[in-house]
Amino acid sequence: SESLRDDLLDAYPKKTRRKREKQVVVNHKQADESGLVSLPVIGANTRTIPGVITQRGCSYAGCKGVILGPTRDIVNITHGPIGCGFYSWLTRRNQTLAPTDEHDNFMPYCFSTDMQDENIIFGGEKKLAKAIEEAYELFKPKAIAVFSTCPVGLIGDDVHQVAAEMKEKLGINVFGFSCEGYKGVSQSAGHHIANNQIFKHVVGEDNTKRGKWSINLLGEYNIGGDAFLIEDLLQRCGIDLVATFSGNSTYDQFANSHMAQLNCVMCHRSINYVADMMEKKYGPPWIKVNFIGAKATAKSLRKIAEYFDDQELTEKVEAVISEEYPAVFEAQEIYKPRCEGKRAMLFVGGSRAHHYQELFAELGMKTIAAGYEFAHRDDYEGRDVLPDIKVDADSRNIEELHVDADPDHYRGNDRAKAIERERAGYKFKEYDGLMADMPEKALVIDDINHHESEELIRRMKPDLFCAGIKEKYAVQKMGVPCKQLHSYDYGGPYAGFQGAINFYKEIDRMVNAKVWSMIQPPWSDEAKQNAPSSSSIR
Ligand code: CFM
Ligand code: HCA
Repeated sequence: SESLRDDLLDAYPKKTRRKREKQVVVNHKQADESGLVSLPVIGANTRTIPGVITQRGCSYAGCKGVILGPTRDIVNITHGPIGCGFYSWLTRRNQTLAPTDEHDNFMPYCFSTDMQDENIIFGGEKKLAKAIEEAYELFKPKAIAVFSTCPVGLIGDDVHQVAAEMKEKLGINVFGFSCEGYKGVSQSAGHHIANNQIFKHVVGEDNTKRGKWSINLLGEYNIGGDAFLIEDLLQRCGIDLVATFSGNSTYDQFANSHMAQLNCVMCHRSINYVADMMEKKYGPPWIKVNFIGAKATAKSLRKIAEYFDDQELTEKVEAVISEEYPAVFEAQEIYKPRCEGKRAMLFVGGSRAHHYQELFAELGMKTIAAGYEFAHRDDYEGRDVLPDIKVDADSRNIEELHVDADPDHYRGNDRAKAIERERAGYKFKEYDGLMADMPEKALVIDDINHHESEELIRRMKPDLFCAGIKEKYAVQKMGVPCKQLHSYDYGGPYAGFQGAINFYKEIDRMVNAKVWSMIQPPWSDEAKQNAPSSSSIR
């Protein structure tokens, strides 16, 4: 892998190479005398080099598309040119299910101020105010959110001022997001901007008490229906799910979420700081969970039960796991022998490149290279590196909320319980990151680009490459199947036990399809020889 790494980097000019060197890392784990294993340092959360074809998206996508997109009853208005709104309109396959047709569900709509040249020159605030008013007249929503796109910041429209005026005028919650696409180095900045505003403007509005085993699920976005399967498992265990941030969620769930006793963080990258803020302000502790993979799902359910430390809950959780597992074993018996030993590469987002390694391992498949588009060092190296992460100017640009204990609503009993559980050996806030789980010498690449992916595929010919829509067809033209781990390629759900079975079937179908061995890229010698002559085409 060292020489492969050199080959990837050798194509670059000196300055570019110097930057990419930090982000292309061989997973060489070193143990000291006491057996403590240290991981290599990786460069992450820094600017993409202009000119390379990155997988990344923008802050607006992270804020509007990722975090707020899955909430069904907030009218989300994109203040900007129509393309931004259109692109973030359900392309992520975030699903929702309102209890009845009477309940609000604005997700099938795309709201935009459709900015024109005239608004860029003379300002768009009036048009925005009118759009908010029109949306209110038509839909009478509980809340309206306004999302800024790049031109809004460039011309200086004050979305927060307009939102405040409209809140006053309409008597509903109206709040804005300064999530201009360029606000950060990636989607990750947009997550932070979104979560800060939800925390400031919504969380804490409703102090209704919750049931005895109440949790929030943070960082699960119901892509392809994943959250539906998780909700079903939790419900069967008798766990009271107060809010999911933000798959299949509603405004009222966020408003009441601080009353949950435990926060369970699924996608660490997009939301871990919300768990910290809730703990500081209201008291509930947090744990990392993962519902991708049957084993991980069972482990996560058990970890939740272990926190509450109640025999009744433990029995319920064990009963659900026993109900689900026979079908999982049956499927593994069929699909594992067919997939065993195949090699996968995973380059996606900020958490799935890690979580999905669980599912591949259950199929006996190896992850030979992986990386995130925009995760931070802690998502690679584990949370222990948090104190060592340098805060650069780009990160400083993103607001860090200062949070204190709420004088009226901080729950000392949740805190006391957490302390008691910790004394009994229970671990909170624990996340070791992607590298710890990857094989020795595997390549770990942050913010991979087109050149590097192409070179990796050429050299290593994986059996499967996992990425997104921009990568999919370029990869497949090289004769390697590409599974979209963002949208699931119209498939899913893949979470929980049922989801794992769906995934096994799908991956078997992809890695064992004969068609891939028949594809010759048009530039290969074999393809040139077999090419039909121009006369035969006619
Ligand atoms: Fe978290 Fe996500 Fe992901 Fe993400 Fe995303 Fe996504 Fe993703 Mo696409 S919140 S980091 S910003 S798990 S949209 S649901 S699939 S890149 S790995
Ligand atoms: C985003 C959303 C995205 C894009 C996926 C892709 C998603 O980052 O704006 O590149 O295929 O999951 O829909 O990550």
